Amino acid sequence: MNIQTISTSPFEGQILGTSGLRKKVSVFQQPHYLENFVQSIFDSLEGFQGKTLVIGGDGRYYNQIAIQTILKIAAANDFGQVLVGQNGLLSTPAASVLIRKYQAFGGIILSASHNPGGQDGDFGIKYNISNGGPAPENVTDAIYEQTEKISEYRITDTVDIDLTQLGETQVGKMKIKIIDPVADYVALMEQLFDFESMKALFQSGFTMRFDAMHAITGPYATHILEEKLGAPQGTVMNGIPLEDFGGGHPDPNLTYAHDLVDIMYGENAPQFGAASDGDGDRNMILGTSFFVTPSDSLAVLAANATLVPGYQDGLAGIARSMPTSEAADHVADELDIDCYETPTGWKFFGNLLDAGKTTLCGEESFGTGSSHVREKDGLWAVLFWLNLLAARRQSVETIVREHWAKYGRNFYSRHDYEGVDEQAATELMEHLYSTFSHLSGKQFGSHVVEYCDNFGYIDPVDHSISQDQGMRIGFQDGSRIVFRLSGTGTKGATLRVYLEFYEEDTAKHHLDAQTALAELIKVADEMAGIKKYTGYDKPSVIT
Ligand code: VG1
Ligand code: CO
Repeated sequence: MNIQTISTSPFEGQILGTSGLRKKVSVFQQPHYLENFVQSIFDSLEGFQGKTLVIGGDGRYYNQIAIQTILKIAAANDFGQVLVGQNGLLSTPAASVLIRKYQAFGGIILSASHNPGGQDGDFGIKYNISNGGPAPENVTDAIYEQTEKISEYRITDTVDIDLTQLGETQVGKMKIKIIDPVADYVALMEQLFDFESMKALFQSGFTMRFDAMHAITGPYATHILEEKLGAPQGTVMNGIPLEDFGGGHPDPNLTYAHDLVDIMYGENAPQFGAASDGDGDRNMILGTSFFVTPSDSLAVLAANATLVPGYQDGLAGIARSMPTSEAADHVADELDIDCYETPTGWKFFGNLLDAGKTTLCGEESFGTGSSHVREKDGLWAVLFWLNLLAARRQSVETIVREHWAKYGRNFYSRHDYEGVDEQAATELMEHLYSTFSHLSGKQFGSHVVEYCDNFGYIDPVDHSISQDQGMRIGFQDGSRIVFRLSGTGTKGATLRVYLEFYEEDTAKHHLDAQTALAELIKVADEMAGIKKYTGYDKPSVIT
């Protein structure tokens, strides 16, 4: 079997965003584009020869083709062994489980997560390090530098490898193990959660719907919910992964998971509803006609963690991304544990988890996870809720309302403006920043500005610094507005505006979030000139 060295030249813009490299499929289809990037990953790493690499993806269009190329490049670069999910499939959290369990050197995950798929959709690739988590910024910076100077890549000249059958095969000196993508993940869930009590819950007639959105979680959810826990067939909907996610947008929120939302807000709605995204790391939690914001979900899980076997000894700490609401902070206060505020993106939780400083982590963007892996984990969050519901035997709504009564309610919403002109978005952020020097003490409606900054983070473990992580405005009454530009989009800029208002008075907790936040929404526009710069008169997505 020959190893070929192919001359190439750099592509512009192979820069890793919030979570890996994401581009249109057509961009990845250019000759050498994927090869350059994969070789650049390997060139930026040291000491992997003879070691294990995990590879899998969310099954979107181009997954199959890309995996073949990556296997041939890995073999030519002297990896000892590759673990690959059958048919090239692995959810992001399952890949994290495998890297940790089999002490792999790292992993390559093929996914553009919640971005639409198919021939005209998006494709993506991310590299995870040996702790199972997304590569931190020093690694992603090194990969990017490498992509800018690459001149050749190595690839094994061989026929495509059959990934449909479990078992072992060989490319050159590299062994390829084709493994069940679900089994190791399920084994870990069985250690963390009380499967017996969840089974009993379903036996008592409890009703649930899980929307896999035609994406990767389907096989995982069907196996655990329907086969292991005895939920009736049909509990999992849209459960077969499709290359184009059935033409949908595999983002579990009230806008895109409309199949599920219609059921949960319709007649005879089930008691519990949940959905996950393209690569299985996000989750949305619903009760009967009731939506749980991801920020509240993190807080509720933290407050109830000791009811779940895997967390019965309590939490070391809680970490949340900066734009995530402060609901979890109130729980951390009460539990007298640390609460960390990190920049957006799961990679910032890795060091805190490795150092044992935090147990639960969460992001407002429907991401929740814990020290069991180093990624956010959609199905894990759903099982955590299910375990709580089995232990407390109350409705989702009652559990959340009781939580608000005890801790106060952090009304929360994110307004996204998608496909904005890039220059206009940059100008908006620059304009906003230029006002910061005289904003402090200024009154907007009933809100008085207490502080404003461009959020920067010093990692408490390795002291690395990450600047420019979003514009943060805090008011004296505890309200916050955050502005940042997305790092995962593939077309134009996406402006995200995060709004939060704290209300202690239980009599006001019934209000709808957009109503409670109405004044802050106006203030955000007044401050940043959203309408003026973007030309939009309303957000494209509200979560
Ligand atoms: C978004 C979310 C962020 C999340 C990231 C990856 O990033 O806001 O919280 O970590 O997506 O999630 P951005 O830069 O577009 O705001 V996933 O499920 O797409 O890997
Ligand atoms: Co995702």
